[in-house]
Amino acid sequence: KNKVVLITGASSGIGEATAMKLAKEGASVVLCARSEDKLNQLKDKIEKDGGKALVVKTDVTKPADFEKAVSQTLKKYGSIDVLINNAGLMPLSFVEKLKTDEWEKMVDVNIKGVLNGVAAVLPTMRKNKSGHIINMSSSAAHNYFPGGAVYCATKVAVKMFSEGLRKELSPQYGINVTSIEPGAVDTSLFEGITDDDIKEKLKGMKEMTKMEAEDIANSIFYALNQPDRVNINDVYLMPTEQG
Ligand code: NJP
Repeated sequence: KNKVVLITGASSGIGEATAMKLAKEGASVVLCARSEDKLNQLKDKIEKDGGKALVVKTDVTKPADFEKAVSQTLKKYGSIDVLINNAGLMPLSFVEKLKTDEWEKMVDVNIKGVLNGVAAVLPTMRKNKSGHIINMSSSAAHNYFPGGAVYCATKVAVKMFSEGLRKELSPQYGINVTSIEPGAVDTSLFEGITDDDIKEKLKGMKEMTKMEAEDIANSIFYALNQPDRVNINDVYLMPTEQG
C-alpha cells in the first residue's frame, strides 16, 4: 500500500498484470517499456479504476533511459520503494544455428537490463535504507529445455545476481531482493521465437494449461507484502500440467 513501484516490461504479459494488481492494492506504479502507446492505454485503465500511474518510455538496455525513469519517478512521487526488473525476451533456438544477434539481444535485455535497473535505483534505496528489488528469473534457471541454452543461461545469471544482491544489500541497507522463477505463463513471450524447429517442438506445449500472468502478479504481491523482517528469496512456481 502507498508504495512507489517501478515496473519494466509493463506493456504486456506479466508486467502489465503486475502493474494492474499493485495499483489496485494502492501502489503508485511507474510503467516502463518501449511501447509508449500500450503503456498509456494501461495508465488510462489504472486511473479509471482509481489507481495512480506514470508512464516513462524506457529501453532497459539504455542506462540513460533508466536514469530518466528514476528522476521522473522521484519528481512525481518523491521516492522509489520497489523495482521490478521484469522486461525479457525468449527467442529460443538451437546453438548450432548461431543466431548470434538473438543471443546478444537476450544478454542485453535479460541480463544487462536488470543490471541497469539496479544501478539506477540503488543510490535512492541505499540513502533510504529500504527498498525491494524483484528480478524476473525463470524455471529456466533450474531446467534446460530445447533451444534454451542461451535463455536459460541469462536466467541463471539473474537468479545468481539476485542472490549476490541480497547477500550484499539486505543486512547492510535493509533492501530486500526476490527472484521470481515461473514455468510457462500464457503471454506473448513465445511469439518472439523465429526458429521453425523450436516452433514445431513447442506445438505440444500449446495444449498445456499454462499459468496466467495474474498468477505471477499474485506471487510478486505475496513477496512484497511481507513484514520487513521477512525476505522471500525465491519464488519458484510451475503450471500443474508442466510438472
Ligand atoms: O512476456 P511479454 P512476459 N526495454 O512478451 C518488454 C519472464 N518469464 O510477460 O518494450 C524495455 O508479454 C516488452 O515491452 P516493449 C520473461 O523472461 C516469462 O511473459 O514494449 N522493455 C514487454 O512489456 C520476462 O523476463 C515466462 O516491447 C522491453 C515485456 O518485456 C518476463 O517474464 C516464463 C525490452 C515482455 O512481455 C516477462 O515476460 C518465465 C527493452 N529493450 C519467465 N524488451 C513465460 N511467459 O512463460 C522487451 O519463466 N521488453
